[in-house]
Order: sequence, then structure tokens, then C-alpha cells
Amino acid sequence: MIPAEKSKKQILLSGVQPSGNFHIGNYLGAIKQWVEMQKTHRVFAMIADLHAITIPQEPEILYKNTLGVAKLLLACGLDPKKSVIFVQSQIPAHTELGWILNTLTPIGELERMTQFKEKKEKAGVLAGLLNYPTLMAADILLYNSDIVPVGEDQIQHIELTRTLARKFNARFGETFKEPKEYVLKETSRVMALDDPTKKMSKSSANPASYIALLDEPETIRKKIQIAVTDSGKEVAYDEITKPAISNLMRIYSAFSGIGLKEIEAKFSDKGYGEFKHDLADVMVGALTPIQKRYSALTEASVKTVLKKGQKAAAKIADRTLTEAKKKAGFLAT
Ligand code: ATP
Ligand code: LTN
Repeated sequence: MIPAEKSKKQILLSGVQPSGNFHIGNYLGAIKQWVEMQKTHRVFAMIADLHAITIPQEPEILYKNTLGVAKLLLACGLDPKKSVIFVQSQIPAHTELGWILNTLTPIGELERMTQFKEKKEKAGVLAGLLNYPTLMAADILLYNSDIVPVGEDQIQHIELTRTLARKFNARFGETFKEPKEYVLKETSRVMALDDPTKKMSKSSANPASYIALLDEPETIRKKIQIAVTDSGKEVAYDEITKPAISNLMRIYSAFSGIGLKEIEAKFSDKGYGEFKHDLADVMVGALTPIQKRYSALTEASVKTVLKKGQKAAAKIADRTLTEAKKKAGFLAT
């Protein structure tokens, strides 16, 4: 196995799709961790545009969203001096290794993936949607990633990545490192504001079900105000009997750093109304600086960052792919 870089730091890779409106679930479940872990890890932050097209995308919108997500990653605190921020489709090694991994993956394993089963209902059965996890495995394995921070919905794909790494290594010799998922329990599944049994999702038809990172303060306040609550009026944490309030409490905790018990104590003699009012304040306080940084970034500066990221990512990805192809018996020139 080739060490990805001279640095002794553990390698973190993760990805987000440039689709739709980024929401606080994406932020708390994934991006916030990447930003925090820049101190201790070598971070590869990837914009997964090839994954996004497994659901048909309008070209102009895909283009705009790709730049928009890059801008958001920077606004959320990813530092291009420390981390590699890049666009998946700009590194051909991803699709090439993805293809090789497809030839090691039984169709049955892909058909069993929860995300495939859920999404195929909406989109019709596209081959790209079925093969989505093998491309994701390639993303991860190319960089010898140690750790992959994701929301709960992606764990299954990382399990498959480990299986594929083992399979390839057993068949062709030690090549890939087996990665681990990193899932923060409290924020791995931020639930929809209109229905605490559903995951907060960009693709929801109801914008009031999520708080977008770029929502105006007034919109945030309104959405929190109309968010569903549970029967009773106590601000108490109970995932079974109070799923809606518990979801809002986890969001409060993640944005404020205050523990769930402390939140209960703080609102022990107050009702849902006051809690929601404070929650909106906490969120506006956390999101306003991100929004300010977002507005200050120019398209040209974002493109410069992505170009630098492409160069750094390609160097590592190409090296790993070359080694894998050599082991698998492909002719080198
Ligand atoms: P969505 O369902 O909102 O369309 P996605 O998972 O398809 O989201 P991505 O942009 O690729 O889209 O997700 C980026 C990251 O955000 C992933 O790690 C994913 O697990 C995480 N994530 C998405 N939704 C949530 C959520 N509701 N709670 C926690 N993490 C989430
Ligand atoms: N499938 C992920 C996005 C994604 C990813 C990755 C995450 C693509 N490649 C590699 C972690 C590692 C999603 O839809 N959230």
C-alpha cells in the first residue's frame, strides 16, 4: 500500500452531492465534523457531482450547484490551505476504479442497499443509482482514507467499501486500507421539522421541513415556529414519546454546545414557545457568520480553490489507481 502522503495525520475523506438546498442536517451530520477534524486529520472534501446525476439533473443547475456547494464548504470553515476541496468528476480515477470495483460486486448486494430501495421508487431504476455505492467505494479507497464522517444513511455504503477493499486485497494483494465510518450519534439523523419520523431531506417538497443553511433569519424563525411538536408542553428528552421535541433539542444542543440535560433544566418551567424562540436565536447566531462568509466569496476565488484541490487530489488518486491496475494485471505503457 502506498502512503497517501508524507503527513502522519489520519486521512479523512467525505463527500456531499451538489443537489438542492443544503440544510442543517447536512451541516450537523457531516460538514461540521470535517471542519472540526481539520485540526487532527488530513481532510479531503469532495463534491460528488457524479453521484448527483444518478437522479437526473439540469446541466445549468448542476453547474451552479457545484460552485454553490464549494462556496458553502468554504463558508462553513473548510480551509483550502489545510484541506483538499475538489470536484469528483475532475478526477477520472474515480470512475475507473469504480468500474473495476463493479466487477467485484454481486448485483444482489447493491439491490439490498436501503438508499437504492428508497430512491428507486421515486426515480425509476437507473443503472447509475444501483452502482452508486461502488463509485462511493472508489472515492474512499483512492485516498487510503482512515475515516469517513457521514450521516446514518451512508453507513451501509461504507460497510460495502470495507468488503470491497478486503475482496480486492485478498484476490490481488494488499492494496487498499479498510476505512471506518464516523457517525455522531446525536446528529447523524436530523429529522424533518414537519414529520419527526422522516429524515430532513433536500429533496422534500415542503421547504418548511428543513432549515437551509442560507435561509434568512426571518425564514428560520418562521419555520421553527411552525415546526411540529408533541403532545404535552414539557421540554423533555424522550425519543419515543416526544420525537419532535427531542429532535429540536438535539439541534439546539449541536448548535449551542449545551447538553440535553442542561437544556431540560434551562426550560424546566417554560413551555415549547419559549424553547422554540431560543432555538431560533441559537440557529440564527450560528448561521449568520456562515452566510456572511458565503456572500463575500467570489466565483473566481472558488474556482481557484477547486483547481488547486483537483491537482492535489489527482496526484494521490492516480498513484493508487496505477498500483491497483498493476496488481490486477492491466498492461501499463
Ligand atoms: P438529502 O437526503 O438531504 O438529499 P443526501 O444524503 O442525499 O441528502 P448529501 O448532500 O450527499 O445528500 O449528504 C451530505 C451528507 O449529509 C451525508 O454525509 C449525509 O449522510 C448527511 N445527511 C443528509 N441528511 C442528513 C440528516 N437529515 N441528518 C444528518 N445527516 C444528514
Ligand atoms: N453518497 C454520499 C455522498 C458521497 C460520499 C462519498 C460520502 C459520495 N462519495 C464518499 C462519503 C465518502 C451521500 O449521498 N451523502
